[in-house]
Amino acid sequence: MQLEKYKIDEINQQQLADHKRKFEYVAEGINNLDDVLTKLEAFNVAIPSWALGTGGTRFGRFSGGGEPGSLEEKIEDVGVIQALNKSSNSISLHIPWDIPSNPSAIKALAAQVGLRFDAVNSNTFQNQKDQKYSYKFGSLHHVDKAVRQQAVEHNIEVIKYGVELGSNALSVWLADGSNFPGQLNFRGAFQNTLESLQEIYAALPDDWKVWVEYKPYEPNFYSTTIGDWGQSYLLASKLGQKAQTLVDLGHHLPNTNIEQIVSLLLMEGKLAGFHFNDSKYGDDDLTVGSINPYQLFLIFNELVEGMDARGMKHATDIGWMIDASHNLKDPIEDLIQSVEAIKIAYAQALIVDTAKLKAAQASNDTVQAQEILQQAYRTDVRALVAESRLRAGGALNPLATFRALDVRGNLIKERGATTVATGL
Ligand code: RM4
Ligand code: MN
Ligand code: MN
Repeated sequence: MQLEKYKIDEINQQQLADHKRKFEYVAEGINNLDDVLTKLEAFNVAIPSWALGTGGTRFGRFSGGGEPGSLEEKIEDVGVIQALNKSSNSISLHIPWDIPSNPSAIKALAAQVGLRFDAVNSNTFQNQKDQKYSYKFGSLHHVDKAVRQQAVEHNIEVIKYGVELGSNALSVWLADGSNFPGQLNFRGAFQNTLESLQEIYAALPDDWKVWVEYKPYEPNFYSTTIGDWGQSYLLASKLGQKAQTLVDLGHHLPNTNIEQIVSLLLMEGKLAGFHFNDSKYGDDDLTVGSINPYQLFLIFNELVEGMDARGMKHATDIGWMIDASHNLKDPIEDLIQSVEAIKIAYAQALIVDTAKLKAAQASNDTVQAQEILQQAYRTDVRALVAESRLRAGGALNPLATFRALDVRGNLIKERGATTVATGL
């Protein structure tokens, strides 16, 4: 289904007076208002094709109604999100979970709802149908050259799909690692990974990047071959300019200072982008901002400061993407919440008084530095985000509008109701 703009406008109309009051109140205290609104309007976050259905856990999956059954339907769902929030103008595919059988038709369909294709993701963490060699003991790091070769070829095939879709980045996440001490020679595994990535790197078109994602554990629990940002950075450095590190917020051990990692990667020109999510314990893949919104703000604060220091364009010089899984919530509602949380954190970072913060840092005024950051964080910027969305032609309140228009109800009518989950 496609959302008609006049319906969104009608609902906006009902909320306009209330919005205006809130907007004027917050706008008054902001010096760089036009700049903030323009930047917010330009800022988009890619939606992963795998987040539009119910994820589930290894203990079971409880699917919801009206879930998309095909790539075409997933594109439709991202189109709905984009129509509402005007901040989700691209989709990221995981191959072979979503194989575009006719890439040019898929590209055209996406364009119809205002979407383009973001990074393409390879998958060598599962065996695929008719695959010759098993990934049980890893893929790009495997001790057997033939297995590595198969995984390299898969990645090159993913690049080819990406080229046809108009994407310009390959995102690589490996499940490679070991479960037991002694299982693996760490240097051997790293060298094999590097060599495999070099072959993939050689197949990248000129204007492409490869994003190397890290993760400290799971599905392997003793070691992962690209376990942290240092290991990813080492690979990216050895590979060359087209390789950078991808930061997935859930891929850190508890209490890791992610904002510091981000700051240094950015300084080195090695920050590829983000997989946004939130977590309490590990790779929980929860709604962005649902557990630790302050950390998200601190990350954006480093991003804005670091990108400005390098003269980078906020909206396009870094890859912004959500990587989430939905077990309980309506996936579309959750994604709307996630994008909103990202934009709120971004808006708060944009209103930090940078000059004052620098002065506080230079005079070791710790108290003042904290005050400055928290002044921005505790400002209710939601009306700024809403105003930028209104100017872009979206909904003042995407979530409320999604519900008011009963989008899910309509999708259930079109695609069918809940299927009975099988589980333990
Ligand atoms: C991994 C990692 C990857 C994602 C898979 C599905 O934990 O976050 O980015 O593609 O999950
Ligand atoms: Mn990820
Ligand atoms: Mn993950």
